[in-house]
Amino acid sequence: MIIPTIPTPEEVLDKGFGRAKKAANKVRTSKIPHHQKAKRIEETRIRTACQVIEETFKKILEDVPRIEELHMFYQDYIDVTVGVDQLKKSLGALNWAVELITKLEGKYIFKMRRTSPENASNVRREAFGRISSVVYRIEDELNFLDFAKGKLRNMPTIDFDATTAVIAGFPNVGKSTLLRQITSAEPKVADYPFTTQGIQIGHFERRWQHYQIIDTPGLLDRPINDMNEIELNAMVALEHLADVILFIFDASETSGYPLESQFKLFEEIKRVFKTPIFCVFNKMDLVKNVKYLNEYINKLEETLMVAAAEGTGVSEIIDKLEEFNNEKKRRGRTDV
Ligand SMILES: Nc1nc2c(ncn2[C@@H]2O[C@H](COP(=O)(O)OP(=O)(O)OP(=O)(O)O)[C@@H](O)[C@H]2O)c(=O)[nH]1
Ligand SMILES: [Mg+2]
Repeated sequence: MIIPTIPTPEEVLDKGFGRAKKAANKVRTSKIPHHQKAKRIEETRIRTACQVIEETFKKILEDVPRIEELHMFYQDYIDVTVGVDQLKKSLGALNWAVELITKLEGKYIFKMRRTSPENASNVRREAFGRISSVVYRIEDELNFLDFAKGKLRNMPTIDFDATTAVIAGFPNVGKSTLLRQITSAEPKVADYPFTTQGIQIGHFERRWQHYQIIDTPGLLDRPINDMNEIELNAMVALEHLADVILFIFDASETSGYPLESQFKLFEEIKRVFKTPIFCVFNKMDLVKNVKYLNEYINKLEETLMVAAAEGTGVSEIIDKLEEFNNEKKRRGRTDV
């Protein structure tokens, strides 16, 4: 959860004014000179209302993590989903309201002390009117925060310590089958903007190292020219996560995409992502024309051959990921 529960202006004011009334009822007036009583009660109402409302907004501001301190993936995710600027602007408005209400608190308590007991309730009414208008001034921002809360509720939980592979390839080539074969449990499904089926994340562990495999149905499975700006941004967010891309070819072409178009998509992904790519040829069990297939395989430096449905070749992918991870660590050590 990124954003806590967001109240409406009415709820904020009801809480503030309601608590103010209760606090006023508790004011012990026995020792106060008679002519001061009304003023003391109304002062308590103003102070309590202001403080309760300030605290409500401050709590929200404290509970929302600082966006610029989040991992780049989440920053991009928030930007794609609700817009980082708009989110910051709304939080800024809450801050503005806190500052203004603090000022009003001081101003009206000062005014209360200098007014006559007969006028005390008028001063308090005026204060409440000003407080209400400040809270209503940020109604749009509160609405936006509530909308953002809903949108960000099911944000994917990413393990940033894991070595992460993101799966790409045309529809029906066996991406989900492979994800299930490589990772032990059923992959977790979380929201991801502009893929109706969400993002699927599977985990496995090898020699105390965590690995994370991510499938993004409907995103990395078609030509990049067909994508709108938001989908492109969703891809950029993925780039922050991926240590490596597993590009899955359907070697048998039974999914309906000729190897030529699959190769084009591969080249595009390679161009857009500055990430190492492993080429995985799937459905090898259905391949009839090996010579034809070799034309494509020969264009690539290194390939892995699998039949995901049967689990053949899957352990080689895992070995390759482990090797990649060891290499990454070695490089990490020499870089230090
Ligand atoms: N014969 C054979 N069939 C496979 C293999 N791998 C996957 N399939 C089948 O291919 C079909 C598509 O597999 P999925 O894993 O759903 O493919 P996908 O790439 O996730 O598809 P989308 O999510 O629609 O993009 C399913 O019917 C699988 O059983 C394989 O190695 N051999
Ligand atoms: Mg799938």
